[in-house]
Order: sequence, then structure tokens, then C-alpha cells
Amino acid sequence: MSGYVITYFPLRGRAEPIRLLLADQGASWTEEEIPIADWFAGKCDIKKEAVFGQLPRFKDGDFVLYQSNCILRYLGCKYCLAGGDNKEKALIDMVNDGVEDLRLKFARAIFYEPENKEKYETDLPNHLSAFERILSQNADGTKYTVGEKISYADYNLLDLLHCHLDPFPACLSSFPLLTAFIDRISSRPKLSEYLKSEARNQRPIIPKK
Ligand SMILES: N[C@@H](CCC(=O)N[C@@H](CS)C(=O)NCC(=O)O)C(=O)O
Repeated sequence: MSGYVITYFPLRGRAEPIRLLLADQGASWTEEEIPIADWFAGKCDIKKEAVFGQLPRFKDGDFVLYQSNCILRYLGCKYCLAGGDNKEKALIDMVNDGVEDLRLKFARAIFYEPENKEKYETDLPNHLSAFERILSQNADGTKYTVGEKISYADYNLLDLLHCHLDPFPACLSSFPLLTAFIDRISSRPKLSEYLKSEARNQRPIIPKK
């Protein structure tokens, strides 16, 4: 038993890339679900304990981390999914920062400012084309975003693409490399098992309003 605990709301949200990484690496973890209503009613002590007053929280035994991208990087280092040398590490970090930038725009348009959803959809190809290009520059798009080995940024990108396909099912139609990336990574045996699991599929991407 690994002793990993993910504390988060009953959502995919910012915990999902962490779950994808752990599932694909064959690691088990425990979920501690915080009801959203309790959190916002001030009933959760964990909000006061949280370093930045937010979730997800990740525990590796006694070691506690917040900030989803930091958790991904930590697990990336632990499972050797963070690049082989300093340049590869930096490139993986760069891709991951690009995923974060688009995740913030996505969350804003879909959750916080739904009136901007149409405009977001119009701009989306410009954002996605950056990731299509990144893939094309590594082994002609047949592998990962960086290098010869899957990285934590790949799990983060995979989740971001899954998130987009829900509200925008056709958004990848002109991006063959991103489409193939999703199919390739999602069909890795352990990940594919997780993606089909009830636990995963009962969690919405973001809260329903
Ligand atoms: N940069 C942080 C953002 C965390 C964040 O926005 N958490 C949200 C849920 S996705 C949250 O805790 N919201 C409740 C609150 O802010 O009180 C991360 O990546 O972990």
C-alpha cells in the first residue's frame, strides 16, 4: 500500500491528472472527498489547514503537498516521469505550464464566465494548435510531448483534452496528432482500466451549477 491520499471535492477537476499518473504507474491511493457545500459553509477544518486555503491536498505518508502542478512534479520526479536531463526537465515544465494556462482559460469560460463559452470555442483552435505543434516536433507526433518517455505533463495534457471533449466534442477534428495522442495514452492498459472505472466516471469534470 502506497499511503497516498488525495483530498479533493467529488470532481475530476485539478485532482484528475494526479489520478491519471498514479493509475498509469500502478499506484493505489485513497480518496478523501470533501462535500462542496460543507467546504463553502465553512464546515471543513482542512480549509484552515490548507497552505493556500484550497484543494487538492496530496499526502505521501506524512508528507503533505498542495498545488496540483507541484504534486504532479513531485510524482513525476518520484516515478522518473520528469525528464532525463535539465533540458528535458525544463521542456516538460514548459509544456505543463502551457497546459495550466489553457486549463485556467477553460475553467473561466466553462465555469466562471459561461457567457464567454462561444468566444472560447472560436479561439480554441489557436490554443490547441500549440500542442499539436509540440507533438509534431517530437518523433513526428508518434510518442509524447517531450522525449522518449511519458511525463507528468502528458497526463496533464491528456486530462485537459478529455475536459475539452465534453463541452466541445468536435474540438480535435482538425488535430490528428492530438487525437492520436489521446487514443495512444488512454489505451495504456492500467490507464485504460482506470478510465473505464466507476470511480472515475461518476465524478463530473467540474461542479454542475
Ligand atoms: N493553483 C491551485 C488552485 C487550486 C484551486 O483552485 N482549488 C479549487 C478547486 S479546483 C478550490 O479549492 N476551491 C475552493 C476555494 O477556493 O475555497 C492548484 O493547482 O492546486
